[in-house]
Amino acid sequence: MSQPTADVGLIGLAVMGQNLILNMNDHDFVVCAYNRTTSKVDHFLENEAKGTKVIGAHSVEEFCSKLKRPRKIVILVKAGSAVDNFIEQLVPHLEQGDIIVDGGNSHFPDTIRRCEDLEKKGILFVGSGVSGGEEGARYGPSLMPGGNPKAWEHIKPIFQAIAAKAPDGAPCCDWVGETGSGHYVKMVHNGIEYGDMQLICEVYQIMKEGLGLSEDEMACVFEDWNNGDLDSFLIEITRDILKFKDTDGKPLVEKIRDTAGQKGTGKWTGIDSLDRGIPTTLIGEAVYSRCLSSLKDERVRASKILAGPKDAKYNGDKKQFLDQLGQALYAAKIVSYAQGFMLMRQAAKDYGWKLNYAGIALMWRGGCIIRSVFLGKIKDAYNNNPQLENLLFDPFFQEAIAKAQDGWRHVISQAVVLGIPTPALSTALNFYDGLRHEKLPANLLQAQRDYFGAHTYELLDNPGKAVHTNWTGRGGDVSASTYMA
Ligand code: 2AM
Repeated sequence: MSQPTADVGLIGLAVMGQNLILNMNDHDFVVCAYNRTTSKVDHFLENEAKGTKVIGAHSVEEFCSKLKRPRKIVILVKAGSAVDNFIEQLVPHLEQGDIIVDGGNSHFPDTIRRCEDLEKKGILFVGSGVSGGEEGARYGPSLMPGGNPKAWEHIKPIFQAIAAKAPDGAPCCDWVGETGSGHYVKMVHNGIEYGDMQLICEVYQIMKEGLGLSEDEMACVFEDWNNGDLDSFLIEITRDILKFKDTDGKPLVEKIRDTAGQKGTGKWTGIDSLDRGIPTTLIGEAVYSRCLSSLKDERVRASKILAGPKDAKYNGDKKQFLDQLGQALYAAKIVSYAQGFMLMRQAAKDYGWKLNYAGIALMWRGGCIIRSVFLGKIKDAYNNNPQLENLLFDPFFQEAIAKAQDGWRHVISQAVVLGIPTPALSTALNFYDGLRHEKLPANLLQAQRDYFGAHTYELLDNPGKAVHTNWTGRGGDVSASTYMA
């Protein structure tokens, strides 16, 4: 048999897979392509990959035989059983130390399981978040690889070469951590993306309904914001969307049915945060907002019968209000990222991952949908203090919120008066105010629980000791651990 010639193999020739191959080829790696439907291999070699160094295979065995050792195999197929099927087909043709990277949208518990199963067989498994869509895959995605750490030195040159580059030239790809951490971080990234998008949508609704701005006027505001602290891909595309006219000269965005779709990664983040007991409230509200949007028919009926405030127009100084709106957006965004990093920190504790938070911010700095200047500040915060307990404790962000909070509070109070929904902007403020309260009313809550369920409480001056009170003077004073209320 001839000598293996490919530096890396890729399975799955949908657009993402094809583009990633072409990207690797641009960086002088020889790639071997394979796909379940093998006719797609030939089609790819004769069309998109014509004139490149890409080679193909028509069976898993042939594919494995063409890869240099240790083999580096990237799987980019539909998440779920297709990934397991391919792993099963590959393993008999692999040797100790060979590497399988799942670059699909796998749910992290699957990645943890696959990593552990394959480690027993001597195969190094990596689950890598890939963000940036088709364009990113072709010209520079954000890559978030995590799994068996022994794989990193082998895949690093390829991954960092093809990844997006931050403005300072640093690749938007670094080692995330152990087992399922790469896919976990990608999941949180998607949740944060939901939050960023929802925040922008809320300020759009305030500008439209509350201030009565036209789409072109709003585009100018987004343009301004994009030249400052809010500089980001999502603000930039929002500006362009608002400017975009349909063939009749009217803004296309206003003709789009207001029901949001979702593929589920935001929901995964929300569910995971509930499981872990971390209040990522902004992502939760972003998911619920999409749910509420899709109840269009019910909302149409509700709009005709449910009362709201009489006047829905803001009467104050519009220019000043727009500044405050920018402050509200910025402050809420800081809170959202703080919540996302709190969640990752808890998951790292739960799974024993050593996550590199500055590296994560850097990986999101370019290539992906949430890329922004702001992520550079988060990277700085974790570089300055890798043990940072909460992003909001970083001096830069402390001060940023301190400066923005008056505007933020004004915007939310006005939105409430005008009856304009601001679930994400408001939950961020509620979280912020909750976090900065040394004392919350959970003392009363504990008393209630003890009253009706004998669940016991602790005293401020004696934490750790369970106390039960016979609140009514009736019944016994046994606690819930001894009887079911
Ligand atoms: P196909 O071209 O043979 O359909 C995106 O759908 C990619 O995932 C495609 O490369 C597709 O292969 C692959 N894929 C989807 N379901 C699969 C399965 N059950 N087994 C193997 N590959 C699958």
